[in-house]
Parts: sequence; structure tokens; C-alpha cells
Amino acid sequence: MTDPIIVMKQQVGKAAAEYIESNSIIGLGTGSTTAYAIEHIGKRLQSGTLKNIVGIPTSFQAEVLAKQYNIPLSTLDMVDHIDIAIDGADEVDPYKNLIKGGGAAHTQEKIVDSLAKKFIVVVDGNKMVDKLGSTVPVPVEVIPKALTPVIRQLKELGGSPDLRMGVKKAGPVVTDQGNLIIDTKFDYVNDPKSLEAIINNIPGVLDNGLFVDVADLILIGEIIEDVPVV
Ligand code: ABF
Repeated sequence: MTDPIIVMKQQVGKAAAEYIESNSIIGLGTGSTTAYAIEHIGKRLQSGTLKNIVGIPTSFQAEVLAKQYNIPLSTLDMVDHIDIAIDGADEVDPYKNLIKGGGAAHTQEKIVDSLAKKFIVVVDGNKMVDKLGSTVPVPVEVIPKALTPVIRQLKELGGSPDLRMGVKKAGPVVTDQGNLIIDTKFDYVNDPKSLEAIINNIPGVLDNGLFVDVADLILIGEIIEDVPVV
């Protein structure tokens, strides 16, 4: 049985990978939808329809996946620009603003995605919302020593902060940078640009998952009725 959500993710990941041109530097995002884009980039390299590209991964997960598909990699120290980035999101509003960070990778994602000349977001149709914060919290990456004061200040901003725990709640999720994630639910986010700046101004916060004015193109997967469900 093929899950229609997986079909949507494959579709949209593949479509995004078709935007990549030879001789380019590519930001490689994180998450299950982007994973299909990375897979398709690998296939295009193998078939020869894509040549001479280099990927800048946004997480350890993206790096491992890119290596699996033989995509040459580099780092931000070695390149002076990024042509195009492909990445997922947890929510997208009508103004192409995003909440990201469900995969705890939003800090590196924001660095890479915002450097890209073209940033393509790949999502399934369930991620579209009228107002950010409607369905998911805003992830906030925090230096461990600042956890308690940052939680207090997030409450003062009207949020409901919750330290993100790992599988079976055996311990907190630790980011690629060695930090913690505070998932902070707001009823909804009225002014994402201000909230992004206000949260990032709390001492001890590295970055939060609000991405304002970063995305250029949103590719939305749709359920195709005649896809055979086996
Ligand atoms: C990353 O993966 C994120 O910033 C976002 O949280 C998540 C989306 O994952 P998926 O494509 O699996 O829904 O891109």
C-alpha cells in the first residue's frame, strides 16, 4: 500500500530536483520531502543529465544522504555563493513565510537557504496554513546553559515552551551544534518578522524556525486521484 502523502513528497521532491542546472552550487535541505529531491539529484548525476554540481548540506542527515547518492559536497568556507537551495517546511503561509525546524536543523537551514539565489520549498499540501503557528510550534534552538531563562522569556512572550525530547523520552533532542530545542506553541503568529527577531534577541538563543522573506518558490504536492494505491 503506497501512502498518498509519500507519493506527494516523491512527486514534489523530484520536481524540485529538475530545477537544478549543471555547474551549480546547491543547498541540500533536511527532512523526508527533501530526501526525495536529493535522491533524484543523485539519479540525474548518474544518468548524466546533470554535471559538475556541488552540494552544501544543511545537516548531518543531509550529508549522509548526499554521500549515499554520490553527490559531491563542500562547505560554506569553500564557496562564495549558493545558486539554488531545496528544503522542506512544517508550515507555509500565503506570503511564503515558513515555520521550519521539525527536524531540529533550522539554524543551518536558515544559513544555507537564505544565501541561495533561489530557495525552493518542497511541501505536501497539508503544510499550507492561513497563519503561521496554527498547527505547529516555533522551534527555538538554545544553548543548554540558557535553557531555564529562555523558557521563562518565551512564556513572557505568550508562548507555551516545551523542551523537545527524543525517542521514548530518554533524553532531550540534541542538535548538530550540541544545543537543545524548545518547541514554543503560540495560538498563532500575527507578525512573523517581529517574532523572529524578538526571539532571536533573547540571550542564549541561536536561531528560531521562523523563516520570513527567505523562500522564492513553494512547490506543493497534491494527491493525484489516479495514482494506484497498491
Ligand atoms: C526540514 O524538515 C525542516 O525544517 C522541516 O522541519 C522538516 C520538513 O520535513 P518533511 O519534509 O519530512 O515534512 O526541512
